[in-house]
Amino acid sequence: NGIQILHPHTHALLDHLPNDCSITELERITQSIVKSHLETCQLSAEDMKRFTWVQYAPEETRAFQNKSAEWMWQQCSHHITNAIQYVVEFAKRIAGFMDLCQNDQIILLKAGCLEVLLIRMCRAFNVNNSSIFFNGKLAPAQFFKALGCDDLVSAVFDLGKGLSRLQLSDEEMALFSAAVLLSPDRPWLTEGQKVQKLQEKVYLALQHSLHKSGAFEEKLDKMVSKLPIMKSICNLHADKLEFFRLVHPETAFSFPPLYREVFG
Ligand code: MHQ
Repeated sequence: NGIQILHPHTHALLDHLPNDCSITELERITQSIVKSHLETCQLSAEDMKRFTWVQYAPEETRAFQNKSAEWMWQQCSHHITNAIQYVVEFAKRIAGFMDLCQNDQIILLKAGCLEVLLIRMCRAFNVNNSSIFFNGKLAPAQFFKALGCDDLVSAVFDLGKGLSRLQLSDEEMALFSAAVLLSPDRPWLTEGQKVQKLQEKVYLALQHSLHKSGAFEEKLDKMVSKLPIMKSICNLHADKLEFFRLVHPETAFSFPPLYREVFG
């Protein structure tokens, strides 16, 4: 089919192509996923320019560092929950996602929403001073010290650096996020085949988009190489939450219901 002629270096992920994927269909898929991404990405390009990326003053950072672990966990779980709501909205707008059975929709969202959040993070990440847009200003890694999760936070920041280096466009971020959400290897899926077909199309669309923009062939490989890092961050977050729950059960019980549902 036409795709293979256009893209001779077919990625290993795309070995078996669905044969109903014309260029026009890939471009239609791309357009709709980019639209969904832009409508649900929380921080628009405009916003980010307007915020002018003010950093927390050292005394503000110190004030946050001196908060209790409970308070800081509450803040972070609140922000993460808010961001997850946007990811859920993004998923619902991906063509085909709502046609999956509800069981599978929930499995895909639970397993993928933090990974999508981590991809989206590079929009909120400032490489120059290695800080992240948090609660209105740019925060360095030490800002989150009160959480007592230095290893988790530095893993998140390292990933932020790595992803920023890739200089992903919104189109690439959107398609990569959709592909990650539509991972057919999540445990307990009932319609894995259906999910796999959807994911193949999205990866094809991503590959097509990379070609069209003249990106290097390895860009897709570099993006895919971040997946194990994202997975290990998810596992680390789960471990930290489990430990926090043991030490502060009442605080953990007061986390937002969506946060508890996704990570509980
Ligand atoms: C999104 C917006 C967004 C929202 C929240 C919970 C814990 C123990 C550690 C941001 C994580 C601490 C998160 C809040 C910290 C690394 C978390 C707390 C993109 C992602 C982003 C910016 C999250 C990034 C990671 C943050 C800062 O659209």
